[in-house]
Amino acid sequence: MEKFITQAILETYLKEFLEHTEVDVAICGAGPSGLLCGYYLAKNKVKVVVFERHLKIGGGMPGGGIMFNKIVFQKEVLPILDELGIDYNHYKDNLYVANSIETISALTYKAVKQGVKIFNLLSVEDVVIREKKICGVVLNWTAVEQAKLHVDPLAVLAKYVVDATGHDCEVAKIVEKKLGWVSVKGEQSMWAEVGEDKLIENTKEVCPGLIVCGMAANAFFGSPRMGAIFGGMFLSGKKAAEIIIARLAK
Ligand code: 48H
Repeated sequence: MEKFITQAILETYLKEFLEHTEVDVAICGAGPSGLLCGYYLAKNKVKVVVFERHLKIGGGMPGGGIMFNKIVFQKEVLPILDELGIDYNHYKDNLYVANSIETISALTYKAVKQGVKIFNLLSVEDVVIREKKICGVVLNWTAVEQAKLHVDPLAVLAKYVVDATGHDCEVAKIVEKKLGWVSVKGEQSMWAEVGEDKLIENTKEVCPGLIVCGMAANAFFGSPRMGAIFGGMFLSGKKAAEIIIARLAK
């Protein structure tokens, strides 16, 4: 039996990975913005894969605010929460509160069922380029990254790459450092209303083939952080998907 357990895992994992060595969209990071982006892309029949550095999925959601596992949303986002089956309570004014664990579970479940393929424990360490376009990601095991081993990476080709790596805006920083195609300003200190508004405006294609979304978008354009409110992250992920769907339709 043991050898069949081994074979089952290796064969099914490798089959899935092989089927995703060339995709429409590669999303870097499985936080709220990356997962939302993946969900709406897959819902529109786009072939999408998410690569997540960590063992867990959800980015900054599980910790809520300073480890109190609640997150806050604005009224505009309630239709998305309803679509995903996430419960919430009205707190005051425009603000609603949800359990972060339920939010991650429902979002991940819906994304996966919609067809998003998520590979955890893989870090994006570089991009693939052709002429002046980003057209894929370069990957290595997180364990290799953490152990600082000299092990060469593998690459996955994609028509579009989404930087949903959060505060560190890692993919755009790689493009800035290695290619000089973009300039990353770095996020500003907290101002929730402005940060949330700017997040949507900042969600865009920043050089051919690379879209920034979520906290990475505010870090890219030098806009403020907003604390443990997640409406902007959800709307940013959705907007990134809409941008890509429009581009792919051309
Ligand atoms: C693979 C990577 C890599 C890499 C990072 O931080 P996240 O939750 O990002 P967002 O933008 O979807 O959500 C931001 C939100 O969680 C947050 O931090 C808020 C609202 N902060 C406000 C404030 O004021 O502090 O998720 C990013 C994910 C993480 O899971 C990382 O592990 C992953 O991306 N990641 N995955 N390759 N190179 N870099």
